[in-house]
Amino acid sequence: MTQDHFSFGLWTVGWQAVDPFGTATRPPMDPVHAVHRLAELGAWGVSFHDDDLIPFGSDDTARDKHIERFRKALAETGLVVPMATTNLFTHPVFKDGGLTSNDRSVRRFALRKVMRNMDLAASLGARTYVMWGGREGSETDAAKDVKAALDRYREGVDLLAQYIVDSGYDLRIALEPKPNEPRGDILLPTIGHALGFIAELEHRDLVGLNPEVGHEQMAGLNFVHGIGQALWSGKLFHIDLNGQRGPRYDQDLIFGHGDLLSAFFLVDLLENGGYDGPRHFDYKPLRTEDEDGVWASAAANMRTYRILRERAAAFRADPEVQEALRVARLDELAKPTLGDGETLADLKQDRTAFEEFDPDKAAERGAGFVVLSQLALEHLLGSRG
Ligand code: GLT
Ligand code: MN
Ligand code: MN
Repeated sequence: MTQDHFSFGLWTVGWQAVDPFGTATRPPMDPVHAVHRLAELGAWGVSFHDDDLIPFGSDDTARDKHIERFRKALAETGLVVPMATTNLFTHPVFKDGGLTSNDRSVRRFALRKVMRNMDLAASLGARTYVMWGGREGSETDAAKDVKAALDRYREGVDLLAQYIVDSGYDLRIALEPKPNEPRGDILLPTIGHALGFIAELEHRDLVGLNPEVGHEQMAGLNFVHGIGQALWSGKLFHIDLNGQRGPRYDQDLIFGHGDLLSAFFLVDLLENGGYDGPRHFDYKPLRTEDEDGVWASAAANMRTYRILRERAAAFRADPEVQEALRVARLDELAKPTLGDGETLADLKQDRTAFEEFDPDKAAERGAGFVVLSQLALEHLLGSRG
């Protein structure tokens, strides 16, 4: 049996639960300990920000030591590093962003910080480099010339992609959209904005997406549709799985502990839609929990994914579902609207398409979507075997 490609950020299980109103409820977690516990729980990979592994400001000797201990833990456990990323948001120097800060010296510092961690990411075998621009944005429209900021964003991402090419690294960049928090408004707020941005890049082939469930749902958007479009564009490089209850602050709940029906259809899409990348959980263990609760929540993410995968497979295999899919004309949607070799001139000649077509009659037909959607819900609930 091939192992599930479940991965976790060091910052997830290691979150000390500092929030805007309260201090930490859990002690710091040694990354080496996190690697061992994740491996015991059956995870496959671990991801990190530079600063999760090497505290900001460490000198070179200390840095090497942190990296060495981490490498040793990976070797001992067999955990892999599929993805790495840069912290361009915690230190106050990034209060107005990294790659799009109005302060040019901050932008130059940010580039160097990313390049240094790309070297480490490549040396640890990572294939994806995530860029979440949490501080790229503004609270007041007076403070940001969005066109200029996007010029700088494009310059930054293209330069970093060029660095990957020049260094011969087997890395691709995955941009992570988010509408707001910590900035009032963040640049590249949704999957759609990010896809539009990527199309403007010189290195557009090396750049894709790392969408997060909760981030699209914070904007009131349908995550399954967003992932569908990312897959359709060949841009689903990575994914952040978690839970969110509608438009409010970024909850980072356990996967499935938000919009469960959407999670079901998401797993169905990931399993059947041609995505073969990591199933990466980017969640925060509840602030109320001690370390036992942290590991219970890490296990819960993986267990929920597996259960949903089983339910989705049963849904697809059910003959009644297959019939309902036919009735709902899903097979017809997959057929091109014009016939093979048919031209617009041929369409114009086809009297059945227009002159003899009875729109009123066609409008009378029910779509059959209710039956289908109830079948999905019953499979999700496990009430159909
Ligand atoms: C941060 C953010 C996440 C991003 C991470 C990558 S860090 O916790 O909330 O959504 O994926 O920088
Ligand atoms: Mn994320
Ligand atoms: Mn989030």
